[in-house]
Amino acid sequence: MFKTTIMSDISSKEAMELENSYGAHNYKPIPVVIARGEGVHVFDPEGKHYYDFLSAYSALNHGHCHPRIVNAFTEQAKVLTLTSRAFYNNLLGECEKYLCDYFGYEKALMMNSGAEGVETALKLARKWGYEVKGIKDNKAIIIVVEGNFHGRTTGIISFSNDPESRKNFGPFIPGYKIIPYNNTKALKDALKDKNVCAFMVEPIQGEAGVVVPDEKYISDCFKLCKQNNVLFIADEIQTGLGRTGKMLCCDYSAVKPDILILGKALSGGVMPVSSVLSSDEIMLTIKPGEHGSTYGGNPLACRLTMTSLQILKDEKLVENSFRMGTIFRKRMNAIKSPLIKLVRGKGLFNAVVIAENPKKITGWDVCVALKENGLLAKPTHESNIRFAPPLIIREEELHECCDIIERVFSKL
Ligand code: IF1
Repeated sequence: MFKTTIMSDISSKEAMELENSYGAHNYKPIPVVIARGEGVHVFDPEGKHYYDFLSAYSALNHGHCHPRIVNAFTEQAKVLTLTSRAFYNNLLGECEKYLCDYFGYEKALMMNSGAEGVETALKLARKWGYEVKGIKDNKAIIIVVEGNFHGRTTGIISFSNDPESRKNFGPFIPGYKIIPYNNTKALKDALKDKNVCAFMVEPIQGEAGVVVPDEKYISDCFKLCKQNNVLFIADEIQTGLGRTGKMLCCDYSAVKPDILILGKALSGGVMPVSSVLSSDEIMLTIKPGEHGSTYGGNPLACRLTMTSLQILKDEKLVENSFRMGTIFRKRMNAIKSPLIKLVRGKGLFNAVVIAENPKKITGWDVCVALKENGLLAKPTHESNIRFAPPLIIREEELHECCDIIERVFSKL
């Protein structure tokens, strides 16, 4: 059924030993080595098959090595990969227009990692706060929520409330206020401060464990921001591009963010590409020479961005995400296991929360058992298992994966 030729002949054991010996220990990976990917399938160096139910934290919405994406990459790589923004290039303007038409904005700013996209959005919001809203110099405040995850830079962890992300990385950047998530009254109170320039939120919190807020939370927050002349920033780096069963998670709330941040799957899982979309009024507060990056807006990134967005539409991946997600949650809710406390999510962005149990079985234990049964997933915090396969997954593959999950829970 699958080719099992692997490029290098290193074994799983050797690969793990090399990473442990020569790599920083900034992760604790599930003990599996991936050597090849194809769609929803991955293979270890020994040729063992697994279903990928993490999708590289939603960067692989199109699946591994999508032929059209690989083709766009290899074609463009032969022609032109990088020019820097010191000069124009023939694809950036086309890509910026494509993004603006696709999502209904006036301007796009291309960056690389998601964190860079977030930092760009924060700088735009502050600049707008001073130069348009008229906030006094250095007084701008940005409101964020508890449980947020927006990246790992020292600027971004300055407003994280996760001790693991912050411990011994200080001192931190001022100008942020953290309020409870899913609590519009908390936002209403925080907006009394006229120095607030923006509110930034994940419409569904990823790292916190796929935490879905109340139905009207996002729309209520948006309304409060508009009433107080405050920018609404949506970090859709993980929830965007079809992951939640809509093109953007904010579409469930009929909210069009003032600043939209995209990343991860934007490049089809090939390289880091992020983009910040906004209006002329906001985007043009940044003048030439005031922001940038070496690779931001490179031709390769632009080609991949347009290809990955086109595929989302051509292959109806958003609709598939919605339909498969409904089936997935139904199957998970049907599993009779004292280990499953609850199932939550939208589209193919789901988590199963493990209940307290006498055997002290953790999300990690479940994920190791899943790995042994041919399905790869990763726990977030102790007891949340995130299940997020590529959006291309077919119904029969989904049922096969649900069978694996059901079998593992019944065995545990
Ligand atoms: C890790 C999870 C963590 C993100 C949102 C911005 C970024 C991310 C909503 C930054 C990145 C990644 C980072 C990776 C694991 C994963 C992650 F939430 F997806 F599970 F960490 F919380 N906004 N999320 O989710 O984008 O700079 O990484 O391109 O750091 O461990 P990035």
